[in-house]
Amino acid sequence: MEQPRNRVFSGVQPTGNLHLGNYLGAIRNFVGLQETHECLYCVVDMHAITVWQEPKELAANTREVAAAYIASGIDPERHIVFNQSKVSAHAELAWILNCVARIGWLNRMTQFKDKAGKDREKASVGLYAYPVLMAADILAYRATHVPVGEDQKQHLELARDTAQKFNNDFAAPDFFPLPEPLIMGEATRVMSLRDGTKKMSKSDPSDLSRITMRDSADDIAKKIRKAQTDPEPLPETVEGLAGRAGADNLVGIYAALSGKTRAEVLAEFSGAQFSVFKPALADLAVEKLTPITTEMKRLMDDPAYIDSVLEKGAVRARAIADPVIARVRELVGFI
Ligand code: AQP
Repeated sequence: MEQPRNRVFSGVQPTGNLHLGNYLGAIRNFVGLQETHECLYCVVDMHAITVWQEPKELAANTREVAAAYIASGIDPERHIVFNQSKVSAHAELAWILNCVARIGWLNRMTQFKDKAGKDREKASVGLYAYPVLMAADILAYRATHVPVGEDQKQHLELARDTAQKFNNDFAAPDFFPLPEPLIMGEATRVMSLRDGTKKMSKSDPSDLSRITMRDSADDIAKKIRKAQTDPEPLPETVEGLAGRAGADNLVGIYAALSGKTRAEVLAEFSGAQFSVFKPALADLAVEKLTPITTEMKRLMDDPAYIDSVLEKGAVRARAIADPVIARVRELVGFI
C-alpha cells in the first residue's frame, strides 16, 4: 500500500457557536495547506455527540461548519470536505484502536477532565474515548499532518502513541504514519474575551466571551469594546505583555488577523490606550470576518448544495479509507 507523504486530516465539531478561535486556530490554516498537501476536512459530528446535541441543531450545525470551511476558502472540488458519520471507517477503526490504546493514556487527557468536570461518573463513555476516535479519524486515511489549535496537542500525542503501538503489536512497521501536529500562526490559543486566562470556547455560557462566525459587524465591535483588559497602555515589547492576559489576547488576535507578528503589532501600537487599540482591532476583525460570514449565510441558505458537497466528499473519503480498513482487518486477524 502506497505511503502518503503529505496528507492532511483535520476536523471541527458541529457543536454550534463556531468562533474566532476555531477560525484562527484551525480553519484558516486549513486553507493555506491546500497548496502543498492533499487535504481531508471533516465535520466531526460523531465527536459532537459525546455531549448531548439536539438532533435538529446538530444537522444545522453540521451544515454551518461545512459552510464555514467553504466560505473561508476550502475548495471541496480539489480537496475533500465531508461529515464523519457518513464514513463508517471512523467507527470501525475507533473500536479496534480502543483495544490498542491504554486506559492509563486516556486517564491523563486534560480535556476529558475539563469537560467532564466534577460529575465524571455522569459523563458519556464516548467523551472518555474521544481521543481514540480522533486517532481513528486521522489514521483511517493514514494522514501525515494534522493542523489544530494548541488545545489538541495532547490528543495528537495519543494518536501517535496509538499508531506506534498498533504498528508494533501487529508487526506492521510504518503501516500507520505517526501524524505530526501543525500548530501554526499567532493565534494557536485564542482566549475568552471575558477572561484572558480561559480558552475561547463554544460552550462558554457568556456570548460576550467569543466572536462567532455568525456575528454582525455591530456584535463584533461591541464584544471587542467590552473585552476584558487593564488600564495600562500597550507595551513596547512582547515581554511587556507578560501577566497581562487580556491585552496579550487582543494583540494576538490583531496579529493573526493582520498577518503580522505580535512584535510588529506592538511596534505600531506601543503606548496606545485600549480606547485607540480596540476600535482598530474591531475594524480589522470586521474587515476580515464579514466577507466570510456573508458567504456563510449565502451558503446556509442553500442546504441542498452543502449536502451534495458532503455526500460527494464522503464518497471520496471512503475510497481512501476502505482499503486501509481492509488491511487493518487482515492485520488484526478478522476473516
Ligand atoms: N480558543 C481556541 N484557540 C485556537 N484554536 C482553537 N480551537 C478551538 N478553540 C480554540 C481549535 O479549533 C479546532 C476545532 O475545535 P473543536 O470544535 O473540534 O473542539 P474544541 O477544541 O472543543 O472547541 P471549543 O470551541 O473549545 O468547544 P467546547 O466549548 O465544546 O470545548 C481544533 O483544532 C481546536 O484546536
